[in-house]
Amino acid sequence: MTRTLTGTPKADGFRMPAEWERQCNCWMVWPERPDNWRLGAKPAQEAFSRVARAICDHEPLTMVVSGGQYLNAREHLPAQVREVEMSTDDSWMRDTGPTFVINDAGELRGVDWRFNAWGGLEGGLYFPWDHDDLVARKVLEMEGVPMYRANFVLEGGSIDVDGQGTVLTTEECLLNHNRNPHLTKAEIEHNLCEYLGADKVIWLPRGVYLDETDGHVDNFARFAAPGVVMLTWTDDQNDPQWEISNEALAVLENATDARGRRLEVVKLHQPGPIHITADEAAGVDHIPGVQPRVEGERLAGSYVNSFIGNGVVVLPVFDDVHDEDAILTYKRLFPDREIVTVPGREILLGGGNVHCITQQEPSGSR
Ligand code: KQY
Repeated sequence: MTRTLTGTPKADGFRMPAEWERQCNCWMVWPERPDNWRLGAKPAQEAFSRVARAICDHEPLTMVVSGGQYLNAREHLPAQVREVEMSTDDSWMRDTGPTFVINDAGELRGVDWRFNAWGGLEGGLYFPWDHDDLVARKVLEMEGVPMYRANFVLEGGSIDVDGQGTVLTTEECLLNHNRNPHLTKAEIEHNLCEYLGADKVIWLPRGVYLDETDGHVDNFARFAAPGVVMLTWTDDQNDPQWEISNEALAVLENATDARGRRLEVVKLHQPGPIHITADEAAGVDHIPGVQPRVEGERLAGSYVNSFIGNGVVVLPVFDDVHDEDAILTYKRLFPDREIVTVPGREILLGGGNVHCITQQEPSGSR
């Protein structure tokens, strides 16, 4: 059993590193549930394999897989990918996995947040979620990393950090009554700072239009470097995203980070808008209690939802007129990393993208 710590990372001198800091492993979960992934998850499995292949050329990767899918996943994945068997409810390692924290001596610890499937019985996306709530703990036990169990509902995709004391999040998600209704905004902010080892929270009002996570920030606005934030954008004033992105821009342009720097905002024009086709909707099983997939429904497509790894950024693209600009922007923001594009549509059909299905483990000692 891994050591369970009392106290908080901040009190113990730990902080969540930025994603661009050195990593020793990336974690993913193999998709399979047919009520979220169309056609028995076969197209999603190919899409997840593309992401895994792009990452494991640059750093170790562990794929969590159910017993039933173990051999099938092995067929799809390169030999250097480590497979571990674990029960899960779905495949969103960003949200169910631990948040790793490090101290100045390079020691590694992890935070196990409470998970309620993006809102529990009030707008959550599936029931039950008990296997998913154990994923972070199991990962930390496997890695021999001491654990803080936070009595606080949070998904990893609802926060982003610069590793230097600043947290980005959205009110739409973290102030939603379906996450931590007993806490005030000030108490939530305090918890974020304590468990992420941070000093300042920048609150954006909302996330991407119709994002089923209640506006996860990792699909909308993320640090690309200290003082630099990528923001999902649209030039179309008639698109509901326009007002959302503009209100976030106003917050970011008037904010300073934990070190007192003003922020440079880099706009990434959204793809699409992208909508579910009749064929795509028909391929998903309909089960009561699970978010249905309906023809014509708009999806929360975004280029911000990428994975930053050692020497690489894995960027979802959508066969869209804005793909090329997104690639060029990433090349400018990450000149020392290879920008590897992967098809993003199948992952988007499940409700997220590359960042949502990955979780970095920073390099550090146990
Ligand atoms: O972080 C995410 N984007 C997860 C979305 C969950 C979707 C479940 N259908």
